[in-house]
Amino acid sequence: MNTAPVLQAPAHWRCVDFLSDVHLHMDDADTFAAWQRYMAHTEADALFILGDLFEVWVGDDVLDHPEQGHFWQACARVLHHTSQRMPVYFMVGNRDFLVGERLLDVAGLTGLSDPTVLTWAGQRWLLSHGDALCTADVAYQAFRAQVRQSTWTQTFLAKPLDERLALARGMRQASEERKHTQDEWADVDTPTALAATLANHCQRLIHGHTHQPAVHQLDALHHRHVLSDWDARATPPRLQVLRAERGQAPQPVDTHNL
Ligand SMILES: [Mn+2]
Repeated sequence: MNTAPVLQAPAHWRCVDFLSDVHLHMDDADTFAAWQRYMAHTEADALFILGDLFEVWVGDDVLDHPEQGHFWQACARVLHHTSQRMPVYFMVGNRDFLVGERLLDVAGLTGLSDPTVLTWAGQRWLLSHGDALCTADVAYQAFRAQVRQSTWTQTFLAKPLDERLALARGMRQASEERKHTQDEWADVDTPTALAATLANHCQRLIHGHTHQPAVHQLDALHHRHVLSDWDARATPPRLQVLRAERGQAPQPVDTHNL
């Protein structure tokens, strides 16, 4: 893996939140409401969104969609409120990689490359969505390489909005069916994750995507922190961020206790 761009944290940051895989969708008002409440109340100095904030994003013009636009605009307003209080960094995931400049602008977000190195209080942390690290899923990696090419995205974004929404529904259905027929899911590949962490001189890797929140040892000195997905309707509800206090290891925090 090539070396990642570096984001230098300002000296005054004391507390930073990380979240991913909220999978915001208009059919899940409960998760939206819980996320909105968290976003209005967090007292972190910065927020890092590490991919798949949205269940699907087929282009920034969904903000104008006659039936769905109001929901995506509500999401943008929540982001905007928070980004007026603190910097909000936004990395795309595999479901919302088509988020573009328009959403970043209206929501006041700073886009991040995947991966990015955060340097803060003398530490270096590698931030990623995580899908690129699941190297055992060869078919997915080939798909990913194809759809991240600018020729593919330009062709896709040139299609009518309703056609793109229908294509996205079909792709989600196919992926759900694959989940039921496949016994094992590709997880993040440990040697790949360790190599990326070492190549960027980081102590910790923080990622989402796999929905298996944990902290793993990559080796004696390096750790991999996995973010939880969000689901307000699960029992118990999953509404978790990873919170780091200056100079300390990040810890999971249930946002309904905040
Ligand atoms: Mn993902």
